[in-house]
Amino acid sequence: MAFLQGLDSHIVIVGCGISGIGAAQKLLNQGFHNVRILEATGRCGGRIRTGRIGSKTVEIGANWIHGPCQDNPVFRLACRYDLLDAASTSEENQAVDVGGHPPYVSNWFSSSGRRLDPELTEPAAALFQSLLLECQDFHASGGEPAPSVGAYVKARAPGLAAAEWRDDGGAARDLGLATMSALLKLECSISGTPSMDDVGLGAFGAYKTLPGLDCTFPAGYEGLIGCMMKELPEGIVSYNVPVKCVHWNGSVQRPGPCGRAFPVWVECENGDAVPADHVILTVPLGYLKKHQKTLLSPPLPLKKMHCIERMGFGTNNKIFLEFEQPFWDPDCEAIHFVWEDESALVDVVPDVERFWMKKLACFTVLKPAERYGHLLCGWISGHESEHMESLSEAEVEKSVTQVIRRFTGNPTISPKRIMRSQWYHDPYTCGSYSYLATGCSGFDIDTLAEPLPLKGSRTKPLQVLFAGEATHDSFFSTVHGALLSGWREGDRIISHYSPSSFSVSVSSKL
Ligand code: 6YU
Repeated sequence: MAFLQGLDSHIVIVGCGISGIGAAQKLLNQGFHNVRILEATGRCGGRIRTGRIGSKTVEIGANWIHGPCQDNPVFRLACRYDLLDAASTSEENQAVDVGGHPPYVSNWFSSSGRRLDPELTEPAAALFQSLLLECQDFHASGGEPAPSVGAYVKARAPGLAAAEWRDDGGAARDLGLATMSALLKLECSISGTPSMDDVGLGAFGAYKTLPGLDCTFPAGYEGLIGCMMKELPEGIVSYNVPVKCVHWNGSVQRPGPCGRAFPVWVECENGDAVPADHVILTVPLGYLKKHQKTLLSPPLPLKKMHCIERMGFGTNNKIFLEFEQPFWDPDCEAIHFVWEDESALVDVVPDVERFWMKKLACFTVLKPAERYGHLLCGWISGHESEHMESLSEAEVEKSVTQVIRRFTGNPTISPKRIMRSQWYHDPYTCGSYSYLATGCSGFDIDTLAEPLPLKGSRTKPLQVLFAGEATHDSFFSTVHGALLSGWREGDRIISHYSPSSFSVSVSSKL
């Protein structure tokens, strides 16, 4: 009986990224019929965004299914909708367990305009990888000897490099360390942080990888969103409706539909006020950081505010460059740029305005060439990336072209097209994805995910629930983490009205 009444409850989901869509999917499948999604922009998908450069389809946001195996719900959905190629869905691909992908076949160039010998770069890459593995272990073992991943790597690398290149003199050692600087910058992009000095050492291993060789959507990640949206009722999403404030705890007293009082009223920028029994907030952590003081009334409890401040949310942007001819080898998967003056292990550029492009240390080669031609995706994180966003596309093109000419020693190379993402200046994202910053732990993620009112309150439970990638304790920063978080909060409401299933379904774990 309570469950049947629950089906009439009014549920508002704020944000139509994959977590919001996932939450709606769960609730509608269980028979909840008063579900509405309010989306600030004119499109669904949020940080899943497919675009075009010339005639080529590229991902402006999420790129890969990380860990495409049966335990990954995004992979299962993509298979169900038949969106992947045969190689990605094969049993062999699902079984490979190497943390995403084996080391890329790489071409290394240095700032003095020469190709670097794999005999130098391969040991440097192996040393760097071993240091990252050491960092991950502190999560289980505790007692971390440094506050951050950056501090640990920067302290350990010089000694390891001195031992590795003890017979080759200082020049090889310094170049080995400069190579590690390039990898540290790439790691900033992967973790979505300005510097690895900002990533907590003890928390680094909290992020879990799934088996399976990372794969892409041949026709674009947004195809997944399109398929999921087709299964939702038409008109469920109100587009171009930014939410201004969620008034909860009965702070707005006015009759809603059928004269009933509602514990929550959602105030929109356009002046609309939408009543709700439950609101699922899926706005990115970057947006929360910027607007947490005004997005809720009464404001968030202090413990939630503090954890939103503590948790990390950084910028990782892409710069796509299309060339008539490749300057890389046919089998090359990644191109790295090593600044020879960076043997002190550097992952932050001191004079951002002049030298932001020094942070752009890696380009992935889009494959297969038959589909993409000669297309590179450069990765740039941090404040350097945020500054890049403020420049015109022509200015970005000029700076990047100069760097490529310098590193390749070829003064005539020019990209024929360029396109970059601008996630920091996206007003409804304010960056790219979350990371566990220094001083943070999985408890912060749990606190962020805790619904309002907090436990122990006597007011109506589950008024405001929190989903989105940053609320998943082991898959934060990913699409599958976001989807699972949406399902989790959908399940939380479902279970509220049918308590027997609570312990089974309200779990963010696989
Ligand atoms: C993945 C990948 N990937 C690259 C880049 C980016 C991200 N990710 P959404 O933001 O989607 O939705 C919220 C909605 O809310 C949105 O539509 C807003 O408009 C709306 N909204 C906001 N405010 C509102 C308001 N006031 N009113 C109404 N609506 C409002 N993930 O699996 N594979 O390759 C990448 C990548 C450049 C930017 C990625 C990747 C992250 C995912 O894109 C992201 O998690 C989800 O899409 C988020 O969905 P959502 O629903 O939560 O929010 C050790 C260790 C390290 C840990 N990190 C390892 C790295 C793993 C991540 N790798 C990423 C790499 C790339 C390249």
